[in-house]
Amino acid sequence: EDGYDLWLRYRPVEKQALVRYRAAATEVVSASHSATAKVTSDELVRGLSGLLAKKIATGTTIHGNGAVLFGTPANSKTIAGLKLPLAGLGPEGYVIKSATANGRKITVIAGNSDVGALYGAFRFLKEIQARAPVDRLAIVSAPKVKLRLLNHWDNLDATIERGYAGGSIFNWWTLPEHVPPRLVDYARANASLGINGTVLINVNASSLILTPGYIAKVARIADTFRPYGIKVYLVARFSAPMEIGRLTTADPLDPKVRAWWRNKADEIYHAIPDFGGFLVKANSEGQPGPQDYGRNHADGANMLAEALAPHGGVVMWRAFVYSHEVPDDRIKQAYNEFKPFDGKFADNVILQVKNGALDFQPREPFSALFGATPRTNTGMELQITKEYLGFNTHLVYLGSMWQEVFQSDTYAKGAGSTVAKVIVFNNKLTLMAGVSNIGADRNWCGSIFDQANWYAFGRLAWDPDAKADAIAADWVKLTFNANPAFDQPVVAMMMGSRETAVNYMTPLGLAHQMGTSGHYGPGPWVDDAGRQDWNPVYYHRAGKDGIGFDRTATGSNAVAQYFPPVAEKFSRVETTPENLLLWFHHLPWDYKMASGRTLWDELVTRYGEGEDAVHAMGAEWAKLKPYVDDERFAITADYLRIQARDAKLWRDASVAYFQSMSGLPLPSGMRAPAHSLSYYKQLSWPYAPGQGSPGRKVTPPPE
Ligand code: BDP
Repeated sequence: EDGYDLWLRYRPVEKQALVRYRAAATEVVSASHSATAKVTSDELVRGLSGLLAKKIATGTTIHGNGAVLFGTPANSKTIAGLKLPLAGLGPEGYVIKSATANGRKITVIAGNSDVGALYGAFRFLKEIQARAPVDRLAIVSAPKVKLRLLNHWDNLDATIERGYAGGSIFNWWTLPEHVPPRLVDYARANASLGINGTVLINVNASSLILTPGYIAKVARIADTFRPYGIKVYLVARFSAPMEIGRLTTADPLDPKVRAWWRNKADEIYHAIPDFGGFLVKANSEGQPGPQDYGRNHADGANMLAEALAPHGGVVMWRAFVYSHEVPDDRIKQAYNEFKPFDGKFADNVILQVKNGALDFQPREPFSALFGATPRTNTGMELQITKEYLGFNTHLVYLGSMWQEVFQSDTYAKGAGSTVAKVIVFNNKLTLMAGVSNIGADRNWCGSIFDQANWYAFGRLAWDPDAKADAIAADWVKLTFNANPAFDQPVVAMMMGSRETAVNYMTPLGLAHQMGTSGHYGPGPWVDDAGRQDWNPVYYHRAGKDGIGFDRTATGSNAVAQYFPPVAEKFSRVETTPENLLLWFHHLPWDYKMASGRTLWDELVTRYGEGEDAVHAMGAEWAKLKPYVDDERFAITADYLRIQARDAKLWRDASVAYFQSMSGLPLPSGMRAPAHSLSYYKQLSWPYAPGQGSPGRKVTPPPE
């Protein structure tokens, strides 16, 4: 058990339940011969044979009780005759029903398309894996979001920006001739969650991906993923017409540039008829973009949209845009940049907005852009890879963090306008993107528990209102076993893990306190990064007088970007939730907290709580050894030890630093940091993986 099988392990069910499940699944039946039907049948056979510990036959007709029939009303008369509630489920929804057909008791798995039935098949297998009863099924499900995509930050040289699970799984060197079986398993895992698209390369892109040789490689990947309902997308580097097209400009209003992109789109669609579209990072962190030519983001996005529209492709234009030349608070810039262009983007453009206003921090308030651009398709970008949350070595379950974002109320259309609702209902084209944590490590994600974040992303992309604890419980059952003595403590551990990380890294609304570039350990003292808005000191603003970033009217007034009830709540110290206090307010060290402690005492207390909770997770995991295989037990135990070491470091270094600002004694009974502040400042980390490899410079290929 090295983790390769993810949540699709299909190990045999316990003896006492075997008879029951065997009776409910005796054969797999389908009348469709499509490639998708073939992989559906293969998955059902693989899953059922494993779970039921016997060979499962396949066929085109029902032979007896317990048949599992899958398909669509169009390709199966039996399914059509059952009059299932498929209307309104769209092409990807499914119905799973215990029914009677031809006088036999069967389970029918039906969709309006073969892909819908494939999703239903994975769901049926999940029910057995989780030991749910399957003799009276009546499951109806459809995705609330249309585009459910992974974003890989994989470079063409097989490194991954912010990747902590080894090199890239995309083998550009040996494609298109060789497709490793791993890519099929990748597609299976994604399809099991309903993920229906993937952006293959880093947003800090190389234009090389758009050259003919690479397009042929991408086409082969697209062929591999197609049966699983997964489309491929690419990043379009804005300067590509100059780098690989010999033009002298990439000005989006230049007719030659527009023609170049139209031709490029035609060329791609010739090779990949169902190509998904482009993701673009423009005029951000040094990437080229329309502003290089005095044009705006809408000009840039619409040019690409025009090239893709005839083929049905979309443009995902990232809102992660900020400049250190703009003197304003960094977190206000994306809103200021995009809000004025609401309604100016083409119908096949989607703004891709990070969940928070800053950058994938352990905690930040939701981005004010959600709800603010009602005439522009606006989707969400989450980061599954834990760049700011301890990489692969810290156990942090992100489901609860994402749930917090989705359930935040924007008040865009009055109370109850949660971020989830705004994303689902405000837009014609809905999008959920997750920056992948997948690499070539055998366990895919660099740790066993980080698999849960891939899993949770898929589940929440399907239904942003799904509950994080229920998702965690499913994942634990599928990944380990369905034993309450194990599941309950593990789910509790996962559910508390994010708050724990917040406490030892950035309590009370602090953010971006990680050391520069690597973003792993503590660096609250850092003040010499290339740009001031990359410095931790820019964010905490601590001094003798207090700590925190004043974002109210007396400060940067970022609060004003929210709808009035939210703006008002965050403007007033008394109504700001304490977990976001220092994000919005600069407060004196003796400010009184709800606990009765001073702000200084509370801060030190929270760091300590974080550290203690990591030790508690380690102790809990040790107790669970009897329920886990050795290999997955050991890697998790080792990583929890690393996390404990780092949580102590975070706590001690942060307390030492902030004490140098506050000049106050530690609350009574609190342990002094193990070393002096100067010790922490001079510590250096080993080379951090995934630290970034910007798009390689390329020269035009020979004509
Ligand atoms: C930052 C990452 C950087 C990414 C950037 C982005 O440090 O590697 O390129 O986000 O999202 O958080 O574009």
